[in-house]
Amino acid sequence: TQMNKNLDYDVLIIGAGLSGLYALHRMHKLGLRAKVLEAGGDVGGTWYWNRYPGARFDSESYSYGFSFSQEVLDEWNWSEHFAAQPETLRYCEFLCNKFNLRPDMQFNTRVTSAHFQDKSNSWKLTDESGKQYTSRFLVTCIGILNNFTMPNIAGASSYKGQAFHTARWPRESINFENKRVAVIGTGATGIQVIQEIVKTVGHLTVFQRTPNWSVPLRNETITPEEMDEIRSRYPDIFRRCAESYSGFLHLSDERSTFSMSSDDREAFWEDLYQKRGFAKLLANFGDINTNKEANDLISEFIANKIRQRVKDPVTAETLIPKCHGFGTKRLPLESGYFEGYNRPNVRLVDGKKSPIESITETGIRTTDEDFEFDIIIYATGFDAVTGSFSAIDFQGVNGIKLSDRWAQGPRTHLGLFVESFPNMTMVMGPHQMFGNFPRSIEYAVGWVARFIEYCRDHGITFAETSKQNVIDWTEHVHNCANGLLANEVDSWMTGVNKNLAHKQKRIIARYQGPAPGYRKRAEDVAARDYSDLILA
Ligand code: NA7
Repeated sequence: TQMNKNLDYDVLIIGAGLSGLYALHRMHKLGLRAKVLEAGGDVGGTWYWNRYPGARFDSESYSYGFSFSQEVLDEWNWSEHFAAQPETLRYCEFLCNKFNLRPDMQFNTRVTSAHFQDKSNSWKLTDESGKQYTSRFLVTCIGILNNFTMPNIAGASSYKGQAFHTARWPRESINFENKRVAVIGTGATGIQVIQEIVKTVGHLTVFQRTPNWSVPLRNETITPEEMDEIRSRYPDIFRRCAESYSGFLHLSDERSTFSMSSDDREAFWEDLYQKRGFAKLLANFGDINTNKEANDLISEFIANKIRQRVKDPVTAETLIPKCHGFGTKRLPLESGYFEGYNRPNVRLVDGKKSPIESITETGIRTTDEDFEFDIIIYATGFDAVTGSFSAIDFQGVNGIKLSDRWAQGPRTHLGLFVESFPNMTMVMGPHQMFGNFPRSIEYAVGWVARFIEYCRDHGITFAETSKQNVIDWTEHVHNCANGLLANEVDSWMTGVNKNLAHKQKRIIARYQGPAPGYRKRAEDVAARDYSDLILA
C-alpha cells in the first residue's frame, strides 16, 4: 500500500483536533503511512487549548460526537446536554486510545512551512525546530479558530498582574476569590467565561466594546437512563442532523415571520425561547436571516427578554445590540449571563462611551477612569478561518504562495482544494460547510479518505483542482451568501478582526448554503471519478 518509499509518509496531517484524529484513523484503515504533526502537547485542538472556565460547545452533545463508530456510540456516555471542555477533551483522548492513534501523532511540533515539491509531486513540511517531513499527500486539519489575537491596545505588555487569553488558559485552576478581575471581550467566549467566574469572583469588570445577542443554552445533566434512551435514538439523531441546514438537530420553520398574527408569533417565540440550544435561531422562521423587518421583530423580542432579566435599565440597554440584528453574528448561548450583571460585585463598562485607552502596569485605563486589577482575561477572539492558513507558509507549484492566491479572500474548490496546491486537501478550509462542526468534519474527512484511496488505487501521484472549478465554486459560495444579513455585519464570520490591520474588509469566508446541497456537489465530484480534477 506504500505510495513512494522515498518519501517519509504517504500522508501528512497537520493538527490533532477532531479533524486530524479522525483523518489519521481513516488513513490507518487504508493501511497508509500517515503522521499527524501537532503544535499542542496532546490531542484535542480547540479542546486542548481553550481550557477557560465555562468553555463548552453549543451543539447538543449527542449531535456533536462522531457517528462513524458504533462501538464509540455504544461506549461513550455524555454527562450533559451540552458537555463542557474537560469532557470533550476526554472524548478526544478516548477516541485516540480506542483507535490507537498516538503512535502516529507527534506533539509539540509546530509546522511553519508546507512546500509542494514539483519534481517529486510531494509535500515537504518544516517544523519550528527545522526538522523536515515529506509525503505524497497533505491534509490540513488546522481548524478555523486557532490563532488567537491579543487586542491592539497600547501598554498590554507593561501589565504586571496575571493575564490570560482564553485560548491559552493555564492548566492549573485559577482562583478568582477576592480577586479584582477584568474581562475584555463579549463574544461567545467572553460570555461563557463571565457567567462562570461571577460565581466566585471578588469583583468583576466587563469591558464591552460591542454588545452581543445571546439566548439561554438550557443545559441539563443527562442521567444514565436518559443516555440509554438517547443511544437508542442515535440513527434518528444523525439522520435529522444530515437533513438540517447546518448539521444541527434543529430544523428551520418554513413559515414567514409575517404569516401569523403578532400574538401567535409572540407565543411561537416564547415557546422557542424555552427550548434548548440553537433552536432559538435555527428552528425559527427562515426569513429572520434575510429580511430586515423580520429580523427587527425577533431582535425586539430578544431585547425585551434582556430588559426583563437585567435589573438596572441602563445596564440592560448597554447589553442590547443596536447595530446588528439577532443571529447575524455567531450567536452565543448563555446560562445566567444577563443575571450576572445584577450582582453588586459585577460592573459593565460601555466601550462605546468609555473606550479602553491603554493597559497600565496595574490595570486598564479608559478615556475617563483608571481601574486596578489582579487578573485581566482577554476574550478577544481569533484570526479566524484564513488565519490558520496564514500562520503557515504554504507554497504550491512553482513556489506560489497561498497568501497571494487568497490576497482578495479565499478561493477554493468545495473548500477542499486550492488551485496550484496539488495533493493537498483541507478539512474545514474556508468555503467549506461549518455549522455543527463534527458533522462537517466527519463528511469532509470521509470525502478526503475516499479520494486518497482512489488516487492510491489508480496510481495517481498528482491531483490538482482546475482554475475553472475554483471560479465555479467560489461563485456558488458567493451566491449562497447573497441576501443573508450576516454578511452585512463585521465579525469573525465575515473575516473581520479589528486587531489586525489586514482584516478590516469583509469577505465571504464560509459556505452558507444548505449542508445537503454541499454534500450533493461533493458527491457528484466523487461519482464522476474525480474527473473534474487534473489527475496524473
Ligand atoms: P469573538 O466572537 O471574535 O469576540 C471577541 C470579542 O472581543 C468581541 O466582543 C470584540 O469586540 C472584543 N475585542 C476584541 N478586541 C478588542 C479590543 N482591542 N478592545 C476591546 N474589545 C475587543 O471571539 P470569541 O472568542 O468570543 O468567539 C470566537 C468563536 O469561538 C465563537 O464564535 C465560537 O464559535 C468559538 P468587537 O465585537 O470587535 O467590538
